[in-house]
Amino acid sequence: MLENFLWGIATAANQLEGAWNEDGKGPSTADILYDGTAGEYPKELKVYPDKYYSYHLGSDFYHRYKQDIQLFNEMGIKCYRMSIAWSRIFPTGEGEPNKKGIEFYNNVFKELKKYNIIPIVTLSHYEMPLELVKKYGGWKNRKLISLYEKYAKTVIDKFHDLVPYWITFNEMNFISTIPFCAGGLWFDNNESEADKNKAMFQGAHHQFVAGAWVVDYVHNNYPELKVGCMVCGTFSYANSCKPQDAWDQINCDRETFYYTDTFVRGHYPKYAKSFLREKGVTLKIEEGDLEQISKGKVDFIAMSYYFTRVAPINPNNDAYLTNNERMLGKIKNPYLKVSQWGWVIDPVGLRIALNKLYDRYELPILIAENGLGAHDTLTADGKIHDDYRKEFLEAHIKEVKKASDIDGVDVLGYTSWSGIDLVSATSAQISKRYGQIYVDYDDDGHGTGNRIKKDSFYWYKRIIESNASEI
Ligand code: BGP
Repeated sequence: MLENFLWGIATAANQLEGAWNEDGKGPSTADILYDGTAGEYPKELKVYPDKYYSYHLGSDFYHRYKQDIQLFNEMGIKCYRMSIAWSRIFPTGEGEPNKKGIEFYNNVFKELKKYNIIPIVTLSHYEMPLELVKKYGGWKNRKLISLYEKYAKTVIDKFHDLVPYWITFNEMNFISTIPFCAGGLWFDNNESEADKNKAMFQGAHHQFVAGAWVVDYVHNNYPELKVGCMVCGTFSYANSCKPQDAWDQINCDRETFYYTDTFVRGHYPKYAKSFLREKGVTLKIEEGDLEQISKGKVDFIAMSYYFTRVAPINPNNDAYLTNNERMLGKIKNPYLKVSQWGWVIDPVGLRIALNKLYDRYELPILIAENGLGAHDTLTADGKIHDDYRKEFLEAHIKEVKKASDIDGVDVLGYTSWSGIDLVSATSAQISKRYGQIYVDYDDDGHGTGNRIKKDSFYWYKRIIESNASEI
């Protein structure tokens, strides 16, 4: 592992901060999801008074960030991947920036600086002003390009001397898996599959243009900073050695490569034509779009890694797949165990993903998320013995070491999801715990919110101190 390897943790504003309507913050897409991104969706774009919304409280980081960052420092992290809530800076997505929102992140970054913790900031992590969905229909509307650029420019100009690494969109490839949270695309299920695909891939096109603008803007104005794209690294295995299965696997991986290919090379891949045609999509590309994309080649690739899949995702072409099935795929891998939430546990798959991306691009890769969502038990003496989490992380970090030390992959860093417990994106439960720091809230928001160091806290601290030399 490199000497200056970026060991850290990763969180997202909408899942951690809470304070959803404080100090001028506007409602975001996340704020109306009472059941998480993979669960039931509300019928209307609003907050229902009789529902409980765990994102509204999050882990209350907004009020406790000083204590939390002090704990992060005690855990020894070198970097902190976090996101800025767009709806805290531009409450409706338009107009003037919210001073209080800027002040909050300024305070957070200054606090991190106090401990020499390097921030890695995602501009849009499954969150955007809800008003932009109501008014424009989210990213399918090209109006979003200029609004996102204005937001990005505002925070980059303000924080360029405090934040050296920026990520444009979280898990951009998931715009076609969970389109509402990744793209603000709201469907009422009267749309045909082709109509949905059109909205999703047109939305992705607008994100490519906007993301490329950010890269270009930063390169021209702050050349010392680095900008990356991010995907969920859900690569797949072929179901067997049948040639057709191998072909299905290539197509399944293209659901991820489509995004990295474009952001890294600065142009759509050749297969984009057939890939989009099969989905019934013809992109509306305006003059200047492709040129803009060509100017926005990223400096690094960020990847989250949780599970692998078996291709194809939908083997029998079922007309309807749940959000979970679309995300995890329908074919089970008989060689792998699953987590309490049914997510396949596959450490070797992480080495494979790193190699696939590095072989293709030879760009530095940040493992921007990796972790185990599990129920934790607080013992009578106030401890959490989470050996399962240590085992999970250790098995994955071992594979990162192999990728780095044996295979020669340029791994920039590893930020474990989530360092501190927060609300799950897919299920909206805080009881799906990922942290090395326990947060005393339950799924209904009861509890003190007190922070408790889990056994994995001390373990991760040792891993960082020793640069993983012990494992
Ligand atoms: C990633 C998201 C995160 C995070 C993580 C774990 O896809 O970028 O926001 O939540 O998955 O997922 P979950 O919280 O649903 O268990």
